[in-house]
Amino acid sequence: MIKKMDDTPPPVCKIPDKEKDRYAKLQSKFKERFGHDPIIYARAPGRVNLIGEHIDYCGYAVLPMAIEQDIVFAVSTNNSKEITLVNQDPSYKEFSCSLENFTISRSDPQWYNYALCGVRGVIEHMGAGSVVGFNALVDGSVPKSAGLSSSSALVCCAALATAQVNGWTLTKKVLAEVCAKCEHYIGTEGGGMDQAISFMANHGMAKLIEFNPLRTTNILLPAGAAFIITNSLVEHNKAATSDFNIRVVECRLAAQVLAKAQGLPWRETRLLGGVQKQLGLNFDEMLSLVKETLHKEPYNKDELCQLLEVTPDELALSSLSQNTTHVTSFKLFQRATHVYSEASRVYQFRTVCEEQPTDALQRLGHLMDESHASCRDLYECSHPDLDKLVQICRDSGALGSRMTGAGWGGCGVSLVESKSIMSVLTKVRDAYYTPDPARAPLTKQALFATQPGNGAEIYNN
Ligand code: ADP
Ligand code: NG1
Ligand code: MG
Repeated sequence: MIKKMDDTPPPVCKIPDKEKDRYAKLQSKFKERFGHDPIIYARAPGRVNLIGEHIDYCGYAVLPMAIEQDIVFAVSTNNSKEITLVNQDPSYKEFSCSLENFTISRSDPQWYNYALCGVRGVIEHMGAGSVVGFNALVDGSVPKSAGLSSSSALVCCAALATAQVNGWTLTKKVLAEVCAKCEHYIGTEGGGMDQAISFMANHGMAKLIEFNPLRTTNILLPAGAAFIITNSLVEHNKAATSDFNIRVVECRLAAQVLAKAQGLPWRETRLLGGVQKQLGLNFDEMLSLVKETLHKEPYNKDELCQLLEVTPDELALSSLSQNTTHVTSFKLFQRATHVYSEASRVYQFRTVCEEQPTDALQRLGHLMDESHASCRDLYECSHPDLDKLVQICRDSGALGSRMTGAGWGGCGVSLVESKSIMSVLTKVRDAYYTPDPARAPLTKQALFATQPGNGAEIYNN
């Protein structure tokens, strides 16, 4: 039987010619700091999610592609059973600890804690008693806290480096599952999209990623489709705030209230996707059920306790997470409506890509616009600057535009015709970046066209 690509380990290859300068600089910096050459490089890319926002942790399929921006570890082993992490960017402080005994802080998400998540994930997966120590010089090009998944690129890269120096061969799929789980150690309760695409991406392809079990399908975008990324330059650190986990909890509560109303075992229900599966209804029927069952006014804890017939302490245990116990108001109708409609849009997007009707690009653009409106109005995870930027993109000729990633700032992604990339980029530059002295110098990193890139790799020269 032919092995599916996802069931093979990340490839070990030579540094591509166009990347040689970057890696030569890394090598020389590494030698300056550690006194010898790195033995390998590990790289893991960030991603842009084309559609399917805030639904992976509800059990629903998403449709991202990898970007060329990545996190790279230049690595050598040591004899001390310690990990030493040095970052090319001096604003990230150097860090060392024993690999035999270390903690990951949830309350203070320092950069190295993301790396330690990946390290711990792989060690735990292997059940390893003894681990090889290593030194790593870290170089990142994914804009941070901008919805392009710099955090997961860091987690995945650290996991891959750990596996490689220990001689543990893990498939892309296993690494993706391990990393989705272990990024929770930083405190955010995300789904598995970012880690899956970081390992399983294929050059030139977007991916439909489905969960439980994890599986991917290549999606060939219609000819003439291109994507541009626009960073609003509003940063949002997901682990340093509870915004992200509040949405996870609101979805869980919506699932539990719907399940209880339908006579399903609500305590075992955690995902809106799980409710749909148990009821065997389609998306429109789920949206009607949400309308009939949930009200638009926010729920408070008293009402939730009454509905679920639990005490406040039981509610905290069954439904809340560590950094959301303080929350007093929960919008269940709006969040559930977003999730079921967005999940439906992902499949509509895939169908358009498969069937390629003559107006395919317009249809994809329309789905992206709808997705943005839902994120902004129902999920409330956009930001005024990002809304403005998304509109500028449309006014500049994009066929559709939306926020991407967790939001509350960060990037937008726009669908444009390949032939109008330059004209859209110029118009967006002139409208959003150039007039603002804080934004203007950052235009080059903030505004760019992107192609679907490769997944994580090891370079051995
Ligand atoms: P994103 O949307 O980029 O995933 P997160 O808030 O989830 O945003 O993660 C951002 C965090 O990831 C940063 O605050 C930092 O700790 C870490 N990070 C991102 N890029 C780098 C890098 N190049 N080097 C070190 N840490 C990084
Ligand atoms: P970003 O913006 O990259 O931190 C997060 C989650 C994803 C997904 C998106 C929203 C993590 C690691 N990532 O991404 O799983 O839920 O938000 O669609 O938690
Ligand atoms: Mg992240």
